Amino acid sequence: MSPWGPPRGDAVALVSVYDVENNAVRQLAAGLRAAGRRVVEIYFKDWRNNRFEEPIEAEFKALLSILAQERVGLVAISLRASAYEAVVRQLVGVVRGHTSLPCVVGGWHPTVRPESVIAFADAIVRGEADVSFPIFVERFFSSDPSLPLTPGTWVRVGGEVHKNAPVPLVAELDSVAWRDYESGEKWTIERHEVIRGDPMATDPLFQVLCSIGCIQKCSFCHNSFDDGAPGARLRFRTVSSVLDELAERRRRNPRIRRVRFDDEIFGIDRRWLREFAERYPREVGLPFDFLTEPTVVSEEYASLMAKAGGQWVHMGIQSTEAVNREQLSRRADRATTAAAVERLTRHGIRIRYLTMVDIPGVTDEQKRELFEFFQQLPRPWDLYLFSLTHFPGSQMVEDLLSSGTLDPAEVEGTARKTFSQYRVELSWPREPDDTWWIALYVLQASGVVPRRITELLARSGFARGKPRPLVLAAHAATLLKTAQVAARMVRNGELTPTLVRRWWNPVSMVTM
Ligand code: B12
Ligand code: SF4
Repeated sequence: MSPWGPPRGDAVALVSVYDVENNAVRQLAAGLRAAGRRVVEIYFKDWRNNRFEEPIEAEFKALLSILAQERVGLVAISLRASAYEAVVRQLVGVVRGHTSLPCVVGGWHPTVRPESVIAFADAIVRGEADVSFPIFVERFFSSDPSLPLTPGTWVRVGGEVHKNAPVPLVAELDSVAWRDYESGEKWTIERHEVIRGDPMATDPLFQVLCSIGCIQKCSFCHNSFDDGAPGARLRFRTVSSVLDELAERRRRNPRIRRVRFDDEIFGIDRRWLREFAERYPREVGLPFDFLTEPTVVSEEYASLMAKAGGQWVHMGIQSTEAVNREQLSRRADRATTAAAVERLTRHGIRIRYLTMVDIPGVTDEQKRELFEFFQQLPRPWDLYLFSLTHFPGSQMVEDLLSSGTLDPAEVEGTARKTFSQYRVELSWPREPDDTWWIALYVLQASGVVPRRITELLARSGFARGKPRPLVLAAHAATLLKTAQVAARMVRNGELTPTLVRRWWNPVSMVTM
C-alpha cells in the first residue's frame, strides 16, 4: 500500500535516535512550528560512549503509543551517525509494520549513502533540510501531487524512486529558526522510562554553532565530502544572532554554566572574532570551550579568545607531520602546531589535544615522534584519543573503496565501530605495540607521571611485548584524572546524570 495517501494525523513526529542533544531535530521542529505545523519530538534512546545498547521491545511499544496518542501523520527520523543505520531500518520496519505511516529519513547518513537508506525508507531528505523539509511536509499534509518532486528529496512511489536535485545551501544562517527547547510536545524514551519535556532544557552546558563548514578538507573528515548542493560551504551567523540566542537560552535556563562552541574551527573570521571578543564578556560572560586547528592560531587569535573568556580549546593535531600530510591531507606542520601551543598556553587557555590512532601504516618511528611531541608539551593538558573510523563519503574512505583496499564491510553503516571504539579505550584489542604506545601517551597526558619516567619507559621498552603493567598504570592515571574532572564539574554544577550515564564505565575507561 502506498504511504502517500491522505494523512492519517495532523502532526509530524521528528525522531532522534540515540541523540538527545540533536541540534537538527530542534532546529527543524522550530521551523515547522513557526510555520504553524504541529510537531512532536521523540528522543529515542540516548547514546552511551563505546557501549551500544540495542533497543528493547518496551521502547518500540512506547514509540508506537506516542505516535497514536499524538495523532501523528508523518514520521521523520534523524539519522546522523552512520552506525545507527541498522537501528533506523528496524525502527522504520516497526512503524510501517504497525501503523503504515510514511517514514522519511534525513541527516548526514542519507546524505552520503542515499541508496542505502532509500532501500528501506519511504523518502529521504538529503543535505540541509531547513528549506526542503517544510516544503515536503506541507505538500504531504495538503496531499499535493507534486510531493515526489520536492527539491532536495528522494521519494519512493511504488517501485520507482524520484531523485530530486539538491537544494542550495542556506546562505543566511541567521534566517534559520533557533532550536526549540521549550515546547511541551517532546518525549524521551529510554529503556522502560518515557519522560515528557525536553531532555536538555535544564542542561548546564549549552552547545551552539556559530558557523558551518571548514577551511580545510582533511581526508578522513566529513568536510571532504560534497553532495553537490550549490552555494558557499563556509557560512557564519552574525555575532548578534548568536549572542541573542544565548541571552534567550539563559533567561529560559538559568542553570547554564558553560557554553561550548561546536564550530569546526571557532572564530576563523577575524572581524567576526574581534566583535565577539568585545561583546561576549559583557553580554554573556560565561566560560566557554571551543574547537580549533593549529594553522589559525595567530597571536591575535589566541589573545582574542582569552579576552572573550575561552577556557578550554579542543585542538585537532591528529598525528605526526608526515602522517598528517601523507595520509590525512592536513596542512599544519609541527612548527605551526608548536607555535599555536605556545600562544594558547601563554594566554591561559588550556588545551585538549585531539589525536587519532589505529591509522594503518603508521611506523614505529612515527609513533615515537608523537611521543616526543607530547613530551615537550607544557602541562597540564588533556588528550582525547580517537580510533580511526571509516565514515562513508570521506575522501579517504571513498579512495580506499575504489582502489579495493578497504572492505565495504568495514565502513560505518555496515560496520558499527562508532558504538564500541570511538574514543580510545585500552581494553580494545590491538597489537601489543600499539597498546603500549597508547598507554604511554595516556601516562604523559595524566600529568602525574614525571617526564623523566615516561622518557625512561619509552627508551627502555619496558613491558613492550606484554604491555599489561603499563595499561594498569594508565588505567590508574585515568581513574585519578576522571575523579579530578568529576570533582571540578560537581563544584561548578556541571555534572549531570546524562553525562554520567554516557561516560561512566569503570571496567574499560576512556582515556583522557
Ligand atoms: C556538532 C556535532 C556533534 C556534537 C553534537 C551536536 C548536537 N548537539 O546535535 C557532538 C560533539 C556531541 C557530536 C557527537 C557525535 N557525533 Co557529531 N557532529 C557534529 C557536527 C560537526 C555538526 C552537527 C550539527 O549539529 N549540525 C547542525 C545541525 C542543525 O545540522 P545537521 O545535523 O547537519 O542537520 C541538517 C541536515 O543533516 C538535516 N537533517 C538532520 N536530521 C534530520 C532529520 C530529518 C527528518 C530531516 C528531514 C533532515 C535532517 O537537516 C538539518 C538542518 O539542515 C557534524 C558534522 C556536520 N557538519 O554535519 C558531526 C557528525 C554528525 N558527528 C558524527 C559522529 C560520528 C558523532 C558521534 C557518533 C561520535 C562519537 N561516538 O562520539 C557522536 C554521536 C552523538 C549522538 N548522540 O548521536 C559524524 C557522523 C559521521 C558518520 N557518517 O557516521 C559527523 C558527520 C562528523 C564526522 N566525524 O564525520 N557531534
Ligand atoms: S580541520 Fe578539522 S573540521 Fe576541518 S576538515 Fe580538518 S578535521 Fe575536518
